Amino acid sequence: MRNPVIFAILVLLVLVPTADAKDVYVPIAGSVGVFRTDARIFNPSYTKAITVQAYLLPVGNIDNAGVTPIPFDVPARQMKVYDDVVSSLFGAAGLAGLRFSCVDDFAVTARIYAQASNGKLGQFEVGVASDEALTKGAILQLKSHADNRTNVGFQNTEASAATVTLTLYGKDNAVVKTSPLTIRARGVIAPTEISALMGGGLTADLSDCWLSFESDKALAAYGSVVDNGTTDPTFVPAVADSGVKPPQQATKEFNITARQFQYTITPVGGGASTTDAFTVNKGDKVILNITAQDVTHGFQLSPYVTSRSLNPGNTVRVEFDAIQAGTFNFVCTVSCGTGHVGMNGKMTVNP
Ligand SMILES: [Cu+2]
Repeated sequence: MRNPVIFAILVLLVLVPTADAKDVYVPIAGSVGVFRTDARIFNPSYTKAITVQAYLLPVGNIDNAGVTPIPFDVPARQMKVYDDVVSSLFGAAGLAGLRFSCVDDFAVTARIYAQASNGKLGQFEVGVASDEALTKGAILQLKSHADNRTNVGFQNTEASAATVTLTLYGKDNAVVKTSPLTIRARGVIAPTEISALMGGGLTADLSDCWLSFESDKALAAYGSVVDNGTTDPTFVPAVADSGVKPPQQATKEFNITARQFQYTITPVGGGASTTDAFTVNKGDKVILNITAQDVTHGFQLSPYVTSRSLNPGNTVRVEFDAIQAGTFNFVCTVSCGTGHVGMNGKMTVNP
């Protein structure tokens, strides 16, 4: 090889893998108390053994970017078995996320379970490939009430910190709470009951709720719904959320008084009061402070506001985004006297 430049290029071509490594994330695994996790690693190739690098990423939202991998081989066309993977592969204990990396194609699945006196009670986990980790996702079908609890967890799949916004939606699909979360480089958030994850203080009906997240780094995210009676668990992987929030619009706030048998609406910040009608623009954030003055009344503005009961003197505050144009009737939902059935009004949302 007389030309040193061509020689150097040939050496680079041999040494540098042509394909990017594929990563697969198991969002949570454990070998602690009665919990164990079994993992399977599949090599689809008929001809070639693969070498997989395995990373144990402990929970606690610590910086795991410097974790050293443990390599293992999977022969051609084989499924490698790691029962109690945290202990058998890593020689460790506790709760952790797992990351597997390989220049060749492969797949990982896992089952996390509790050992009970009469057998095992567990749930299946799909390994999340690099291109399936999400910056915008939704975790649906969650339940947090007397009958069920929901744990939610995250693994940051990138080597720098993730800035995340969590938004919890209640049974009526209204926003219950928005909460910020920072996940350190390759950090793992342990499964956390959704009320605690959102910072507590939740009073909304969460018997059917869902969580959306927006992050500047790709996340492997899941929920786990647990029946409080039987401890039966269901693993809920995050789905992609393609929704794009419209630009922030004006806030329109109104004080509404209810008395037999009409509503009086007064714009906050000036403007004339009206009876039984008010108008906003599509995209406005609408805030209503509703107060009954004489007897108990109700207020319902479908689909934006579910039925509320108004005790005299107590102000009920509701907020929503007027995302749909049109005319929406509001009605009194508490029998308040002879004129009750005619006690209603309308909100107009201009396009
Ligand atoms: Cu009424």
